[in-house]
Formats: sequence, structure tokens, C-alpha cells
Amino acid sequence: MEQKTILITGASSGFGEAMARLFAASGYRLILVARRRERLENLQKELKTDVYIQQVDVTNRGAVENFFKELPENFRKIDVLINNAGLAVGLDLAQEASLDDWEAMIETNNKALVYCTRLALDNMKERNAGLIINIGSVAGSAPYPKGNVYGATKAFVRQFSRNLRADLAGTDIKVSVIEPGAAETEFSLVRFRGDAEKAAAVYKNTRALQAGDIAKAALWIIEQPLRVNIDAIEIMPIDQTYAGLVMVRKE
Ligand code: NDP
Ligand code: 8X3
Repeated sequence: MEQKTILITGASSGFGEAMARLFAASGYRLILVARRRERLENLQKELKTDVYIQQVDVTNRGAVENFFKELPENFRKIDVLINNAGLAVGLDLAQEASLDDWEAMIETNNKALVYCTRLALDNMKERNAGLIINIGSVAGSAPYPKGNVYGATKAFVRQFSRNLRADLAGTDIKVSVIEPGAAETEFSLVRFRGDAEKAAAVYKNTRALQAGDIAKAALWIIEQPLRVNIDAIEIMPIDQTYAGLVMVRKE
């Protein structure tokens, strides 16, 4: 059987890196994208499968267009796109948050995801085959204080995934969204702008998800028979759950 090719955005750490490792061990060919080239190079050296790496800032539409246009001949057929690159920047009340932080999240979690999706669809529709897995978040449906724009960007990811399914009805192109809860990756380090102490406090004394847990869910989706489309998977750590509604009381 022909080896499938999987394109992962944000493969230099966290979920993307864990997926690259698991998929390589499972016999898939990989296209890995992120901004930190050295990390991708080290991963490429380590993985025992065909790997094409490219340093791309996915928020740069022109760079993403060039990347797709210039894919080497033997990596042009994308069987699976994993829209994983994403981030939270800051954890502030809406009335105090920075507009720059909000913009960075919208650019990465939404605009970049849309660029990669649209361009991969050109490739997939030619063959009437393919799978797109978008990485959303429980924050896309469970509101929490200071989650404001981050949560909203992930709600977009969920609804965009569902709308893609609607448009692709009747084709053999599948779409899934994975919505993880708190997972111990570089996510909090990025959210707190490199403050390792603050980031570590998020996971202290709690059993957070690990990147490999999400990689396993993605592999399970990929290995379903053609007739099965996994629409959405929500995964939380055992120590995280929904909060109740808040009542403000004034004496
Ligand atoms: P990490 O910070 O460990 O990984 C994020 C990845 O995204 C990195 O490889 C980073 O690479 C890449 N990335 C960020 N911005 C860009 C960009 N502009 N261009 C290219 N690549 C980019 O975090 P996670 O693995 O946790 O996050 C992966 C996804 O999972 C995100 O979408 C996040 O929102 C989501 N998520 C995370 C959860 C968590 O608790 N960890 C829970 C739910 C969802 P580089 O910096 O090298 O460009
Ligand atoms: C991140 C998950 O629970 O930290 O997407 O908001 S959570």
C-alpha cells in the first residue's frame, strides 16, 4: 500500500512534535512546518521516515502560498493536513488585555489555519481524497475568565470544521476537530511570554494531558476506514472539568 503523507503545522514542539514522532513510528511520510528551523532539523534527523521540513510563519499568507507552490514533487500529494500551529498570548481580563496579543491569536489560530486549509483543499480536491484535522480547544466551548479571544479563536476552529464538512458533503474529503483541555506542552510558556515559573504553576500538582495523548487521538482518526468521519473529539485531563456559573454578590 502507498505510504500516506501527513502535513503538520507547528511541529517544532508540543502536540505537533509528538504527532511527528508517533506518525513516523507508524510508517507515515511527513511534512513538518514551524518557525524554529533548528528544531525541525533535529526532528528530521531523528525520525526514521521520509521527512520534508520547511520554516514557515503560517501567519504570512504569501509564505504559506509559496510553501504549497514549492512543495517538492514527491511531497505534493497531501493525504492529511493537521492544522495544529496555534497559541495563546497573555491571560488578561478583556478590559485590560493588549490588542496586539488578541491580533496575534486571531492571525495564528484563525487566519493561518484558513490559509493552510484552503491551499491543501486544492491539492485534495484534485484527487477527491484527504483528511483535515483541526486542533481546537475545550476553551472554544467552555468560557473561563481571561480566556476571551483565545477561546473565541477556538470556537471559530470548531465551527469552521463543521462548515467544511457541510461544504465537502459528497466528496471523499474528511474533516475532524480535536478539542483538548489543559496539556503540558510549551503552550503556557508561550502564553506567559517565556516566564517558566508561571508556566510550571499551571501544571503543578495536577495530572495534565501530555502531548502524546493528543497524538494518539489524531492517529486513531487517521486510521479509521474511509466510511468513518470522526467529527469532533473533546479530551480533558482527569483533573480538569467544567466550571459552574458565577453569581456576583454585593453586600
Ligand atoms: P506549543 O507551544 O508546544 O506548540 C505550538 C506549535 O505551534 C509550535 O510548534 C510553534 O512553532 C507553532 N507555531 C506557533 N505559531 C506559529 C506560526 N506563526 N507559524 C508556524 N508555526 C507556529 O503548544 P501546543 O502543542 O500545546 O499547541 C498546539 C495547538 O494545540 C495550538 O493550536 C493550541 O492552541 C492547541 N491547544 C493546546 C492546549 C494545551 O493545553 N497545550 C489545549 C488545547 C489546544 P514555532 O514557535 O517554532 O513556530
Ligand atoms: C488550552 C486549554 O484549558 O488551558 O487550549 O484553556 S485550556
